[in-house]
Amino acid sequence: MLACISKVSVLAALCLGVAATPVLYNGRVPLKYTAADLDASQNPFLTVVKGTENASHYSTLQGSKFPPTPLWKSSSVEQVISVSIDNSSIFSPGGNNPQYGFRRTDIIAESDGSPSNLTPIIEANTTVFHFSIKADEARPLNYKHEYQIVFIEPNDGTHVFGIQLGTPFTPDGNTAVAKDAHFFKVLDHGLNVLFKTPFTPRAWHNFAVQVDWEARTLGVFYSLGDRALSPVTRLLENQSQQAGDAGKGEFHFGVLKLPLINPQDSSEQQGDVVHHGIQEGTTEGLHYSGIFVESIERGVSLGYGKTGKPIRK
Ligand SMILES: *[C@@H]1O[C@H](CO)[C@@H](O)[C@H](O)[C@H]1NC(C)=O
Ligand SMILES: *[C@@H]1O[C@H](CO)[C@@H](O)[C@H](O)[C@H]1NC(C)=O
Ligand SMILES: *[C@@H]1O[C@H](CO)[C@@H](O)[C@H](O)[C@H]1NC(C)=O
Ligand SMILES: CC(=O)N[C@H]1CO[C@H](CO)[C@@H](O)[C@@H]1O
Repeated sequence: MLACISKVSVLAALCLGVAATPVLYNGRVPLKYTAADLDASQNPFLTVVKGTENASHYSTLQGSKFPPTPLWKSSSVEQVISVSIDNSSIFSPGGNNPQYGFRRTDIIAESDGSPSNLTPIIEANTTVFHFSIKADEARPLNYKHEYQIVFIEPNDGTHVFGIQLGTPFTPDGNTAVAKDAHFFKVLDHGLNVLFKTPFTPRAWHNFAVQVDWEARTLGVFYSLGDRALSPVTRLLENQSQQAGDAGKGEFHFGVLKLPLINPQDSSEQQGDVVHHGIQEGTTEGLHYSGIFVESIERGVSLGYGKTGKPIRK
């Protein structure tokens, strides 16, 4: 992975300095967005994937005192949204079959009250998914576990790309913490690690993932703190993603914590991570800001009003 990073840094970020590229979805939370809006799944967020409490129990809008990522401050006034899980964060899809293996709070991008209205807008031609993540030091993660924190999920339950933290779940009962557990890992559809970088505290980690929905390729941009984004991968094939609409899906961010294997469970139960396994029930969270999706029509937004070239072959 590191070789891949140094290879692209020479090509990095030729700033074109042209007008902003069209924003197709804006999830940078306006200051006027309230806890009641979250509870009611008002645009831009569908907040139903959570435990039994109201959405605003799990997600906190931070108002004007907590600075979001600085990258977009010239174009957008936004507030940080802090997403957490606790032991009540057991999602029951359709009100039944509770997911006892997971603890999760997912926020899903929507338009006009539904993610499916948004999919054809943000998942056509080539689009770029922007998001910034900061550690919630008061509510730390447990790196023995795997976390899936940002992903696009088609109906088949796979992920077009995903951001992972922690130790990947293994059904073999290995409980050692992975060496790179504290790294963000950007995964492709086939779960290959495209890019990784340490999740250091007290700084925003800014990501942008470029998805070509026709050619099924990915490219990753990243920056730490107040630096502008730059490309950190080449253009990469993502051919195991299904072609056409079957390969498109909802854009999620939040905290989804997988279980550890429970030695008391049968081997069948141990393979069913959604419904079985060990969870400590702790309260854990992440801060998010800078969430939006843009077209690449006039380049990729790098921050501070600058635009760079999309990642090409
Ligand atoms: C959720 O919010 C509604 C409306 O504000 C309130 O009536 C209800 O008591 C809340 N439920 C919980 C579990 O806090
Ligand atoms: C967490 O929730 C599960 C499922 O409802 C329950 O079995 C367990 O006792 C709870 N753990 C704690 C620490 O409260
Ligand atoms: C995709 O690109 C084509 C050709 O440039 C354009 O006509 C079309 O409007 C684009 N679709 C979206 C959803 O941006
Ligand atoms: C990085 C990369 O090329 N990832 C995968 C994308 O899809 C193809 C086909 O499924 C894989 O072979 C690649 O490894």
